[in-house]
Amino acid sequence: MMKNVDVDVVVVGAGFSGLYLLYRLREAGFSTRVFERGGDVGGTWYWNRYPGARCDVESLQYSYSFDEQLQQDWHWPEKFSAQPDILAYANHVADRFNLKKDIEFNIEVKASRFDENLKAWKITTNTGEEIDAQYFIMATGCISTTQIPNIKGLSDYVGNTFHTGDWPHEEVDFSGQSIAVIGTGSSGIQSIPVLAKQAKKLTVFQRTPNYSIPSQNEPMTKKYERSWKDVYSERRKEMRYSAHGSLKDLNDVPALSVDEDQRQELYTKRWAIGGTGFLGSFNDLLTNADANYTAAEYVRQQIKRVVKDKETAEILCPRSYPIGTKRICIDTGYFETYNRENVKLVDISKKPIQRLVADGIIVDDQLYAFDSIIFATGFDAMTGSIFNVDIKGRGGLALKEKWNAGPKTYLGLMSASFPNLFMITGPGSPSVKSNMIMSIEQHVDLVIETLLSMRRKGLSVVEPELEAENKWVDHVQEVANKTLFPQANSWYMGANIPGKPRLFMPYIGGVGAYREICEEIVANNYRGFKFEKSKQAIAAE
Ligand code: N01
Repeated sequence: MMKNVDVDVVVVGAGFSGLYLLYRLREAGFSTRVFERGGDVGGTWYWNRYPGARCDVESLQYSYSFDEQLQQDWHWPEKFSAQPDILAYANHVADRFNLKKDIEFNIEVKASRFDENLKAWKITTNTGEEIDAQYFIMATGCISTTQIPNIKGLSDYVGNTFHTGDWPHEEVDFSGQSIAVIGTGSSGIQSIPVLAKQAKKLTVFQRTPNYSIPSQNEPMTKKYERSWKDVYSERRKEMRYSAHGSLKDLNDVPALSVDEDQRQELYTKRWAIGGTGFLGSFNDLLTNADANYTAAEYVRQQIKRVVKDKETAEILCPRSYPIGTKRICIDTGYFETYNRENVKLVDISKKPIQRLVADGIIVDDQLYAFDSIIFATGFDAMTGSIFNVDIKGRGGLALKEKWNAGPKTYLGLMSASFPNLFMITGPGSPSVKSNMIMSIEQHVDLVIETLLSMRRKGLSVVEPELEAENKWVDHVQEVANKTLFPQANSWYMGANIPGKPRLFMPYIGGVGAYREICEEIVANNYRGFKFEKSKQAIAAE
């Protein structure tokens, strides 16, 4: 440890990033304190306990790859695991590697300031403690800051309110209740079928319909599990250099290069397999509007086939943006739910919610009365959780001020004027456009490799060069602009938060391509980063 600081590293967050960071930092001999605002480990899977919550990446892939024995030992009960199983896994990892003893729960980091004399971070928590740390690492997740829209009369409503991303830890019993769900993103689409079975009456308020593909989830079979575990390390290698950090079967031909019958046949096959692989039906679905239309139209036909009431089916059909440009949803019986007697859909695309009153929700001057309202209204993604800490870099520059026109990072990992501050899967890295756990491992490994290299060379400060950062920021946009993604009002674009700058935040160039860029930068003496020597190293010269 450097003598002038209390600890080598402070980490914020004990989700999948924080846990792996702690494991690696400890192994590398860096003293570390981890602060977690929740009462236990798991991050997003600790908070998102809503009924129906599960991961839409296959569990054999959405899991750590750093320890062969761990991945061999752990058994996933289903192909796509439910939230309780993923949380149990996070706890298993924490216990297996004895991580909890170094995590301080129920503590929030409120502020951090880079001290130019100390060349280290001064970090303040909500308990009033101030800690000096050489390195400060934000492992706060990309989709962690819940968003309840500022609807008029919100505080007038006297019934129960819930947000899917901040769900109570005790079981909520909706039986006999009339309930509302506002929002039809992944969280709404996963919870609605389960809630409909519990509640007496469920009303869904939909502003924008979503494309959703059936997960075709099933219990894990021994055969399928073995097919992965027998070759796990080879599969993981492949995943690390793949487009999305997971193994999907991409049909590498353009959609319009085959005839209509062949296209339909393939979509039907992929629909039956289920999951996000549907978007891999052809290689140009996210870059060619005409190709995209064919896939979008297929989904619309499926919705009309499943939903019996014609008017409801029409309202559920997405038309205002290309398929895949808002995060594709994966469901279990979502569209079928609208055939239930106790489920009603209210289209608020043209006539938005006017206000909340004591009894419920008013739309088009009509009162809909509810015992409970569930907000499935999403998150201030990518930047929200970073801005929750008041971060000030060189010269007292606030990160929020530097990023007021959008996040500016080098590789989504660091930002100029904020030395020794790392962001795990920050904006400008593949992050949410990838299998998060694989991207987390890559970023954590990169940080550890950097800190070890600095320790060997007697360096104590690292910061990106502004020019390299600017080029990266431009590159991220340039790659996004070659796709259809900017056409949607998505949270990828910051469009769900009033006043948030509109630009595509994740890096869409591919997980493998991104990894190769990082490797090339490291091999070229950390091109685009600048370093300073520690006082001890200077004194020793
Ligand atoms: O949030 P969302 P989410 N009035 O932002 C609506 C991940 N995730 O929590 O589209 C009325 O997608 C809003 O309408 P619109 C995944 O990456 C993963 O569902 O803005 N409605 C939309 O329908 C996902 O993408 C899993 O017009 C309002 C909804 O609320 C991300 O988390 C599971 C409104 C918000 O949808 C976020 O998903 C769950 C208003 N004022 C989540 N404001 C997995 O399977 C917003 N809405 C791994």
